[in-house]
Amino acid sequence: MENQSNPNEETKKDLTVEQKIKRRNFISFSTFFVLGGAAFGGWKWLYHAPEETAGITAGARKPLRRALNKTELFFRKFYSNNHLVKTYPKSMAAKNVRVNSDIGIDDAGFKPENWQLSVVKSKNDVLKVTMAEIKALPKTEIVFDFKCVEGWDQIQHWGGVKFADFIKHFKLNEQAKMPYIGMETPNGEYYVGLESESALHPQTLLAYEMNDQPIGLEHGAPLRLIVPVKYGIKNLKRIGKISFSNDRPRDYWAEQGYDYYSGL
Ligand SMILES: Nc1nc2c(c(=O)[nH]1)N[C@H]1C(S)=C(S)[C@@H](COP(=O)(O)O)O[C@H]1N2
Ligand SMILES: [Mo]
Repeated sequence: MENQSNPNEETKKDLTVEQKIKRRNFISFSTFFVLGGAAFGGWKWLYHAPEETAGITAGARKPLRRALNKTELFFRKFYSNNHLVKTYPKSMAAKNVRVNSDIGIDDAGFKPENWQLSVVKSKNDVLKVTMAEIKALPKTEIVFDFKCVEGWDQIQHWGGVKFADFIKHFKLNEQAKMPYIGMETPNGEYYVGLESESALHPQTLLAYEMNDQPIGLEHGAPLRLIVPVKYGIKNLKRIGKISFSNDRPRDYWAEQGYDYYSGL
């Protein structure tokens, strides 16, 4: 036994102290990422797993839910709002941008030139904003991978005003401290609810351009939401009204059973 040399031990001995430290750091870092990845994967699976509604495990559902909500809060911080979504060069943006659905934007009589955005500041105080006022604000562009829950994605190029800049300019900071923001089409037929932190994320835009051109009616003219930290369902086309609240605003697809958070 004593004479048998372990080939691994041999190579380790040949390393300098500095190399050994580097090696150890590399191993602990890799372990951290592998375990972290597994934990996140497990969380995603659990989060999307169907709920138990009957049978012997039904009673265990509540405490599990409570634990998941804590976990959700943790991952929200680390995986959605504190990271930037990957961006691409303009040359990679799709020229034929997919049109997905038109709930709330199919009324024939809609005139984009008469449109105004309503911002509900408080019960009896509604701010009206014109397209000219929005276009006068600094323009931000983004090229990112737009993802629909139905399973398609496409690299798209959008331009508009950062929602955070819009809030600052119109002095809506107090309102935006509320945890939720609701947005809906002018006819109220499609509506989304967002955590304010997702709306205020540095890549969230009130968009009026696509591929350097004014966006078409089918993509939500004159103004639509681009919120890259969320799936397509939250990217409201043709915004008519914005409001702020302490409770989750109504959300079209959440009412149909989709995940309310719908984060990426
Ligand atoms: N008003 C409105 N906004 C909407 C929708 C809709 O049906 N109506 N569909 C959503 C969904 S599911 C997706 S994937 C995107 C599609 O945007 P696009 O048609 O510009 O690709 O818009 C979102 N915003
Ligand atoms: Mo979608």
